[in-house]
Amino acid sequence: MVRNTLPDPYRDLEDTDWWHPEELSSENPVLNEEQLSQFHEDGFIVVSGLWPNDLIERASKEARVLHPPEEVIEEHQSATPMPFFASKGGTDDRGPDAALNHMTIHLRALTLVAQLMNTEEMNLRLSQSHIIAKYGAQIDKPGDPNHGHITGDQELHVDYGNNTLLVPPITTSPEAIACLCYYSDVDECGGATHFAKALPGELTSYDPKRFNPPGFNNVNGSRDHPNPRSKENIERLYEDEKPVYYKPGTCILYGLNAWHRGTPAALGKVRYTHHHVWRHRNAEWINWQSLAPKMYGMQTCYLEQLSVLQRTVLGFAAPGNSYWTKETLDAVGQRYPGMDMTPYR
Ligand SMILES: O=C(O)CCC(=O)C(=O)O
Ligand SMILES: [Fe+2]
Repeated sequence: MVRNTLPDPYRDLEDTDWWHPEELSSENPVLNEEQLSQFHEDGFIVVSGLWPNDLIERASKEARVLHPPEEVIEEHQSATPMPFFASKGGTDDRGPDAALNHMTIHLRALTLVAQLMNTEEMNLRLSQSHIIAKYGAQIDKPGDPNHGHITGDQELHVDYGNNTLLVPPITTSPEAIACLCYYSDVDECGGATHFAKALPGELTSYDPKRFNPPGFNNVNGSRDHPNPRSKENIERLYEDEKPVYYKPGTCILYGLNAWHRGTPAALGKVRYTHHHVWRHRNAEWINWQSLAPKMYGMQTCYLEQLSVLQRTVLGFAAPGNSYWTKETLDAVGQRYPGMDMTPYR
């Protein structure tokens, strides 16, 4: 793909330039062996039919009540975490019945996520349920190089920076699964998320030389150690990324180490999405509601200088936790180059 933040960016795309969803069977919405190994190799899979159509229809309408287009246009982007409509109260309270509140704990979603995590549904815990309404606003600065472009183009990233202070282990039993579900139509609202497949073996065998931290500038490095992100890998990913061809109910299930980015919504349109993360009950350090997203932009020297006790209180796995392996010791040591990792050995 070529980055394009001007109106009508998909004009010249062909069918093969998109990721198309795999349609799940409505009687048995699970993945087959081939789809599961594809997920473990690539880091993501695009599906449709995970939630029943009538639930998606109701949830899509509710998202527009929660974030009316006129308000989103004013603010450019607005977002609400679960529970939805819970604070309205009174006879008019739709909280308990709201489809948006039922998406998150829907059994079909839990079954598929448990399948991807290679565990039982009973081991799942919710970390994130978040609605985002994104508006395609045109930059109006005559003379500026961005004049006429649309806002909302993200850099390629992985989501673990926002979800954990640690690094996801390389395993076929991931400790968390994210899911981005669309409540809009790409042909009307644009803003397809771009995803790039991992290199063969990248997500199934650990190689210390391939470490690629979530941040994309030195702000996320430590004072003494600039971010060791691999330039070649980033260039390769920008070449390989493709947009997701979505309709309401299309969703991308992805690991926290899958490379992707958001792109501008179509000019003058509001795009609605529902973002989830479910984690394994043992992975208590995955917590989108807690400190990880807030500490993401902080210099790594803060955590590097703390004691083991202090870090544990903030959400690090404690010494002796089964999280710590040769691989995670190495990866976390690379995320925090100034940290003494010996207590975790
Ligand atoms: O909204 C999207 O399409 C993707 C957003 C995203 O990747 C993020 O905010 O981390
Ligand atoms: Fe993301």
